[in-house]
Amino acid sequence: MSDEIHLSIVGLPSSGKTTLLAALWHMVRESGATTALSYDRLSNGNYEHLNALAKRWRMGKIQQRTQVSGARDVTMRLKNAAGQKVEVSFPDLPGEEFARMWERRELDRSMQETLTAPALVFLINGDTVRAPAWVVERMALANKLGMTSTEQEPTEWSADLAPTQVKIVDLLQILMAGDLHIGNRRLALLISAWDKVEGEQQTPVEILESKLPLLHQYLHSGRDPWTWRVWGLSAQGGGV
Ligand SMILES: Nc1nc2c(ncn2[C@@H]2O[C@H](COP(=O)(O)OP(=O)(O)OP(=O)(O)O)[C@@H](O)[C@H]2O)c(=O)[nH]1
Ligand SMILES: [Mg+2]
Repeated sequence: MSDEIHLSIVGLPSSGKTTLLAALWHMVRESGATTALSYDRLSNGNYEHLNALAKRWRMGKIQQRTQVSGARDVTMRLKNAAGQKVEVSFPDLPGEEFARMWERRELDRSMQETLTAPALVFLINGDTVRAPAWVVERMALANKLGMTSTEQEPTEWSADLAPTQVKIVDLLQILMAGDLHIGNRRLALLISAWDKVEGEQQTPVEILESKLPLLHQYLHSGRDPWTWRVWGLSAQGGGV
């Protein structure tokens, strides 16, 4: 048991979970390519579902949004050259399940096992994250354009409008509290759609610092015992 690594792959809506699952399945099952981890077995899941995802992926098609009813837990066991086993859980859940944790403070009990894995891979779609803007800059721009704030109806605040990094920091804190708190854990932040971000000539950690400063500060402060690293991931793309 102790030589087995268990990791779960999680992320907000449209963060790239299904695309990564499709690419991983293709790499370990169908490409004949040499990968650092090789396929051992499918502990939980359905070959037909995975093959369909990989087929879409090979055709360069965008994965369909994962539906609540279509949620299928996929767990595959991979192993490294030394024979060490890596159990990878992909609760191929719609990201709404994670968003719901933030918006309504609700936790589906079926997610408990996934969320207590000692190692987590957290996906963040780099293509959709925007650097925080200063309110004063927004105001100056609005004034220049002749848009005075009184002309606009104020938007009522709701939890789903919160910035991505606010949601993520809160989710990470939830994972370090109550029943989900299992002590020190490893966290791999993957900035997905890296092919769209790399043109900005920043390293993944620089992107974290500049576009997700709250998340960067939270992790750096060591408030919670995460051993973390950040990578850029391109699981699809290269198109124009
Ligand atoms: N360019 C590019 N786009 C990507 C990459 N990975 C994911 N995407 C895009 O990001 C969007 C969301 O990807 P999904 O894999 O469906 O994300 P998800 O996390 O499964 O989303 P839900 O199931 O809706 O929660 C899609 O439009 C993908 O094409 C990547 O490596 N490069
Ligand atoms: Mg999905």
